[in-house]
Amino acid sequence: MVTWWITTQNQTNVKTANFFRLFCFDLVLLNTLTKEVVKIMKIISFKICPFVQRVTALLESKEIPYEVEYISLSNKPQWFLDISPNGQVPVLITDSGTALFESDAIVEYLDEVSEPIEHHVKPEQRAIDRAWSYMATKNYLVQCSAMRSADNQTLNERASKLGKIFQKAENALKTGPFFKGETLSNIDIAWLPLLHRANIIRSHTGYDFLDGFPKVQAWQHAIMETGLVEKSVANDFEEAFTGFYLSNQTYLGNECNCTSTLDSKCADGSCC
Ligand SMILES: N[C@@H](CCC(=O)N[C@@H](CS)C(=O)NCC(=O)O)C(=O)O
Repeated sequence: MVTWWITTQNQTNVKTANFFRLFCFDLVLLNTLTKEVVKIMKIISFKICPFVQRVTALLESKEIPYEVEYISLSNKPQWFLDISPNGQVPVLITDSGTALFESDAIVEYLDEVSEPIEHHVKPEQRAIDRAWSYMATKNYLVQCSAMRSADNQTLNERASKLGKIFQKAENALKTGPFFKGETLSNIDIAWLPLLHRANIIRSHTGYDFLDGFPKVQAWQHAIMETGLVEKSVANDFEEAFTGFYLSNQTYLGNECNCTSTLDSKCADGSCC
């Protein structure tokens, strides 16, 4: 009986030891795999930068996971200057650790390493789409400077420059809801920061960069409905954005041109 008990115990101990050995091995394996999986892309960002938002909107539309690290542009950290030849955001650090700069190059890289959001685009059409995208990105800073205008005349001059590209989009837009029709494309992603910012300015001040462009307004609405706008920025984006562009240093921050009766904030005067 005693011999049987000792034998059984030994067998149980061996089984238990084997079980723990396998368990520990699995844990090590899982840990290694998890470390591989959590190696995701990182975007070096400045909260209200439209070039960054174009990249994060693309990542969101492709459902690619990424991390964001914010930096101060008035006091750029040395590690950032070391990896960013132009000293600008966005920088994308790939999952293998390479730093990429210039938003156009980053967007093109993302399209090469992941599924495009629109399939079967022929090279000629892709070139046309890129040209429409560049039209938007070349005007991000025009919109930024318009929003920072200190007086009405400067705002009008800068807004009319922006109006020229909205007119081109107005002429090119067909039945919508998106630029090329039913499907979201890279063109929509490139214009998203311009349309998002115009929407915030309109809702806070009543001033509409898209006034007189009904098709662009409908397009803006469709893009706002996608949910990509909120996903592509920080939770406190609007606060940071209005703090900068609607401060008491800007015409838009000081003067409320409440023309829209649809805007409840403007209707009750609380935006002014
Ligand atoms: N051509 C660049 C423009 C990026 C850009 O202008 N980023 C601004 C913030 S929105 C920046 O980093 N400014 C800091 C600086 O120029 O020193 C791109 O497309 O990535």
